Amino acid sequence: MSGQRLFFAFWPDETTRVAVDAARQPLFPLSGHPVEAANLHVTVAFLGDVGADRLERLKTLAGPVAPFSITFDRLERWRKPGVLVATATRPAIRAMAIATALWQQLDRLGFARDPRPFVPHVTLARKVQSMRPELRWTAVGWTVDRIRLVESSRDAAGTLRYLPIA
Ligand code: 3AM
Repeated sequence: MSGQRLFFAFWPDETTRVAVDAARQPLFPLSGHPVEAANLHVTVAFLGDVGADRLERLKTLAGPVAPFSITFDRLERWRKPGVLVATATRPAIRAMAIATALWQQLDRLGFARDPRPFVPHVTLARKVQSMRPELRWTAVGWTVDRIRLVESSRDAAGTLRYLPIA
């Protein structure tokens, strides 16, 4: 495929990234692979491989939103994808509204929506087989003030890299 692998996300500022990374340190060692700190994010809409001809239009859907905050106060292991995630107990109404509005635009551009409901989460580790029940998580606040379009690629060593491009 000649296109780029893209998704829309809430991308952390440096303070938030450091806070999430610090909050997960007591969870390790885990039977899984920690997501690289530089890759921590909240996926809003996964697009998959996208042709270059769509890029400029997609970039226009990224940008500022009226700021709000999500408190990621819960730790969960999602069995099927095998991921350890931080989620929010309080319904993230604004995040849901943003995702819905974004998908309305994406639908018009012909992108197929993931049928699973949008659950705002930060993936902390992948390929997690089990989670010690005593694990504790310290809540982390995440201020959202923009939506970013992010490219997912692998570097020469095969390491996954996420790069915000708009
Ligand atoms: O932010 P998380 O980790 O939940 O799992 C991938 C990651 O989500 C997800 O998109 C995010 C950035 O890569 N993803 C990858 N392939 C996917 C697919 N085919 C997918 N989400 C839905 N469908």
